[in-house]
Amino acid sequence: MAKKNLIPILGDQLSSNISSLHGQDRSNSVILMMEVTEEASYVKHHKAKIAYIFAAMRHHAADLTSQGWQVEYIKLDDPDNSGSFTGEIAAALERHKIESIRITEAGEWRVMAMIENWQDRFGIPVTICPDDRFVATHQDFYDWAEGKKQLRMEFFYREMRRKTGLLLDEEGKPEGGKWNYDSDNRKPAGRDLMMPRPIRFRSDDETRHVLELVADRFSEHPGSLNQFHFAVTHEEAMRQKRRFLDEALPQFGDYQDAMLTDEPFLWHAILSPYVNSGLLDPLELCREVEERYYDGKVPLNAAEGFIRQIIGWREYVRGIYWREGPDYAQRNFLEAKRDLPEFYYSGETDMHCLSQAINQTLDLAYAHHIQRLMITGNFALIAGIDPHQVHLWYLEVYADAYEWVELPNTLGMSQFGDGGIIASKPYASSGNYINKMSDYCTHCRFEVKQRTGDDACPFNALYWDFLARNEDKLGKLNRLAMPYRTWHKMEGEDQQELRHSAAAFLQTL
Ligand code: FAD
Ligand code: DLZ
Repeated sequence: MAKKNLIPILGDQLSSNISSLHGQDRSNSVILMMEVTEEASYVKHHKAKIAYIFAAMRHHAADLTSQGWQVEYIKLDDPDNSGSFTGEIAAALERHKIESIRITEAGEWRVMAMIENWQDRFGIPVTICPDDRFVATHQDFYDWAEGKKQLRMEFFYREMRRKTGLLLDEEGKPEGGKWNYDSDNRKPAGRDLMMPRPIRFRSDDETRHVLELVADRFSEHPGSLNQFHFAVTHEEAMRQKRRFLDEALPQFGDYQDAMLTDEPFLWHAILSPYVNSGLLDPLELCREVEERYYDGKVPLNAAEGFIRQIIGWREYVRGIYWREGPDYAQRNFLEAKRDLPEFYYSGETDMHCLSQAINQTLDLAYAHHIQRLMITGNFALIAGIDPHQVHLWYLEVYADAYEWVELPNTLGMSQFGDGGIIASKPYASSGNYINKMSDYCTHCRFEVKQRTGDDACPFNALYWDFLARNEDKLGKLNRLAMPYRTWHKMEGEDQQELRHSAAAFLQTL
């Protein structure tokens, strides 16, 4: 038996040109793909997230086979499934004469630690290839961050624009004269606007088997499979991409921050699960968006707004994740200790905005950015929930959640757990912001204009209580100077009433 090279491909490495395959000889390689309990259960991932990943993995394995690769695919219910990546590598080494292992680096510390152990454990060379699906290498980010007091996304984003040439004119200047059109991305949406709908894909036999398997094996995990809608092949993900480019992108910029009752998708892309697992290529997507702008099909605020999310925020949070190290997940700058309320899993709350964002999440494994940041995230922040518990919830419930992208967004941006590495101030707000950007408050049993009392919107008293509670840590932030001034101008009695109201509400959680 000739000796072979083993190439494990993980569930978020579903790109046909993944770096571990570059230059490899098909006749001399065995690709190994594994559904394992350890990955599906290290947190209780939403059922639809597991189903999406398994279904996409199975379809990708079929694609690779049709391209001439020898693929071994281990299903979760295979009788000898060992339950872990390392166990499956050991089993593959017994089945084949393997002389080396080659794998693209994993997207998180936990799995990288496993992989780094394989060479010693199995006594054969293990090559770890950089993941070249990102614009910035790890070194690019470290070099950019080196010596800087503040690591603001905006400046990193400009570097990424320069590196890719996206939306730059012939002189290398930003199209339209400005780097960032964020201030043109904040319109509230009205019900009268025609909204595009993402495609709901019909499941084939393979996906139906996966749905049955997940329903059977992961019944204790959060979320529902009833509205499973994901694309699970490259072709389907491309169709969803085209739908977004044609129908939603033109207004993506305007309504990026808007929220509407029973409208989970608005003009968002709904592409993050595909970009993060490898079914879509992020840079190719940005180039298509840019092309739509040059063809006069979409305005600059839409094209720039979208490209900023991908080559700006997405690349930036990855850089922060790897730079800050594995202990980032334990940071808790504000020393918040309260347990995550049960309603994050049941969806049962009278606060309409939270009920909307959470129930939609449990149904679809999706919520858009402003729901994540300013509804579920904002509430957890001002209620003083332990950021680690908040992080685990986000990692579980969203189909696009992998630690490298989820953790900095949740713990850093949303919970201020890193003390301001990502956000220059906490994303905390009272009900006023929610009322401005959505129609949620008009459907709510609580009164957004009321600050205290049984009928008052709980976000109001919680917001002031949050500022008062954390004044020693936040009082010196320039960007909070105005709310602190307002707080200090209040009569002592008003302050006390707000704090009592917040305390009474927190007792009910
Ligand atoms: P759109 O709003 O249409 O944006 C377009 C694309 O830009 C997305 O598909 C995504 O690839 C990218 N993008 C936008 N914002 C971000 C961002 N802040 N970080 C990274 N990429 C971004 N995104 C994830 O992909 N995985 C996560 O686990 C995740 N967790 C989050 C947790 C919190 C608390 C917050 C506030 C945000 C989180 N985000 C996460 C970012 C963002 O909410 C999602 O990328 C977005 O909602 C995905 O939906 P969409 O494809 O419709 O995005
Ligand atoms: C998220 C996930 C799940 C639920 N299950 C698997 C799996 O069974 N097999 C697999 O290869 N990947 C899975 N994934 C994605 C991995 O967690 C992801 O590849 C790592 O987090 C990368 O570090």
